[in-house]
Amino acid sequence: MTTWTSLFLLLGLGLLAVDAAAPWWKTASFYQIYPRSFKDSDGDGIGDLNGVTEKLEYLKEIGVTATWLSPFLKSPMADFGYDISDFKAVDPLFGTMEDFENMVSRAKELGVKIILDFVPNHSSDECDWFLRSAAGEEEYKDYYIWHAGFLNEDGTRRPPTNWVSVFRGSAWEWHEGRQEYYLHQFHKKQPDFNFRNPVVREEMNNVLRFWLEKGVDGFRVDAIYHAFEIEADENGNYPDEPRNDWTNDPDEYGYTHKIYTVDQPETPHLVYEWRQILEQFQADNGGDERILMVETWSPIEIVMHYYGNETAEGAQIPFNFQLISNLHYDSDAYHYEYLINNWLNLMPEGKSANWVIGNHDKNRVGSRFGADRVDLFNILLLTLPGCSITYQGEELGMLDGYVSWEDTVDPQACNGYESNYMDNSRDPARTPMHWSDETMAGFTTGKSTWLPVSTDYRQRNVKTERGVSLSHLNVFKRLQQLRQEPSIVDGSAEVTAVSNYVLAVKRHLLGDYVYISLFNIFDSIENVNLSSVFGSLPAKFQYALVTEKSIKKVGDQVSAGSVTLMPHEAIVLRSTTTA
Ligand SMILES: *[C@@H]1O[C@H](CO)[C@@H](O)[C@H](O)[C@H]1NC(C)=O
Ligand SMILES: *[C@@H]1O[C@H](CO)[C@@H](O)[C@H](O)[C@H]1NC(C)=O
Ligand SMILES: CC(=O)N[C@H]1CO[C@H](CO)[C@@H](O)[C@@H]1O
Ligand SMILES: [Ca+2]
Ligand SMILES: [Ca+2]
Repeated sequence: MTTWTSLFLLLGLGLLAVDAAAPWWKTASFYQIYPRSFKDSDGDGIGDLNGVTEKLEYLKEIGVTATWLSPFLKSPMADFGYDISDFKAVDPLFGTMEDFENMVSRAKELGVKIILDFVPNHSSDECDWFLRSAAGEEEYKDYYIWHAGFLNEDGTRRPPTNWVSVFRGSAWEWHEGRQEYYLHQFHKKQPDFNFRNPVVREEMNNVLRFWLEKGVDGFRVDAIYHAFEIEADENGNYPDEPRNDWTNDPDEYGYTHKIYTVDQPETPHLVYEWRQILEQFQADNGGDERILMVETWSPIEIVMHYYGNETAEGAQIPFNFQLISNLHYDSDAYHYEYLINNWLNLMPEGKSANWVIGNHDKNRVGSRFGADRVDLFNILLLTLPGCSITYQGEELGMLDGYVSWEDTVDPQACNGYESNYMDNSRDPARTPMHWSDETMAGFTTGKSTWLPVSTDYRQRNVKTERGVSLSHLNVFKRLQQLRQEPSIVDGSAEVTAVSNYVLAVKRHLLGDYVYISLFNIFDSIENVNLSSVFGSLPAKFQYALVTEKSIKKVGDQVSAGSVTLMPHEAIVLRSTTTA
């Protein structure tokens, strides 16, 4: 029998799902772990890898396919691990390489994929490469971006350009040893790599290969849009960026218009190069597809380039920050509709969408949009087509923790002033995970924690929420069950605002049930006629998912002509018949 004949036979017998070959990540549910705050295994008040291993079963419990972990590599921690001094070593704060290997093997047993955070934009200034570069060693001389700067008429020195660091101040730091400036788009302890140097690129490729060998399933690439700066001119000089007129403070990041320091045309090609490393590794070693998740806060048209071009594959998942960046408390349903459809429409043919609403750099969803919209956002993320990406604790509806100025550790806040530190601090979204209603929320057995445990942990924690039938946690778990339904895995998606107040998402795979998620964004009671919103709907639906706001129960029937929603209520309906 030829392969084709047997394939048709299998199809005929209904043994082969149509998309049996769909890669695992296409509709995966991702979960971001911030290791410092997830679980502390040794009582020092800082989360660690053994803590993650201990809680991998929890990820299984809540239906997570894969987790990406914020950095735990060797670092002086000037920026909490985003300043890496050894790309191939675990920082002792988080454990050992053996702990990492245990975590990966336990994750494999459970079927949870592990994605490593890869921070390519810079290293620590304590990285061996930087030390050698600063010493002018021939091989490492051009690993970083160096320039002598200029002399003013009065003999003082000034940096090569007016570029500003994200963390305030000039992006150039004078190095006494080398007698040159080096570029740092972030902290001065985070010198930028010179990605125009092929040797640097190969070093980075080797970092990827190293971790692939260790069994990771892919990489989340940090802030890729800062990878390249404009190329130096024939004299080795760089141009100033044009001024923005809304600030006169040359130390403020917004002082210049970023045309030479972010989103240079070469950057997506770096990602294409990495994708080839992953493909090659898979070809050589087998196993499931390894993936790239790419973080870039660029305009949407530029983000789309990271999916690939006509000839080269790029990242499977360029993070979709449309919702996180553009939605605010007062956004109406048309705004949601626009942002969602805009991504779906601009996405290249055959690619998969992804949805993000929270992460370690943003305030908690419940603090940005209101505690009673937590379920609404979880339902939205998990019933839209493609991947969902959930930040730890959002499944519990955790809110921002209060962190006093004295307790604040985020450099982005500490580099500023006490008067407005809360506007810049990312600490409130990073307070320890709430595991139980016991002391320290079950996060640590120690007496103190690196950031304070939020005071509301007795209401919002894993243990308590397990026991409450319509808790955020149980709504989240129910959503994961619904994500197994063919219409939600593979079905078409129609996203439409019914009014200013109500958003509707219809998912349907021909021959299967129709699913409709409804979101009442504001605080009025709303009635919706689904038949006037979507063409040719079945007449009868039943509640497939309700929340604590609902006056209906799962399984209750409702006519498509009249569905009532309570303030801020979100629900999922399923047709009573297939269509
Ligand atoms: C796509 O990217 C590859 C790899 O960087 C490049 O060689 C090729 O020229 C690009 N193709 C198009 C059509 O831009
Ligand atoms: C809902 O809309 C449909 C189509 O416009 C209409 O036929 C039906 O009468 C409406 N139902 C109610 C209860 O208003
Ligand atoms: C582009 C980028 O730099 N991404 C990360 C690298 O730099 C800063 C500082 O480490 C991080 O905060 C970014 O997320
Ligand atoms: Ca610890
Ligand atoms: Ca750079």
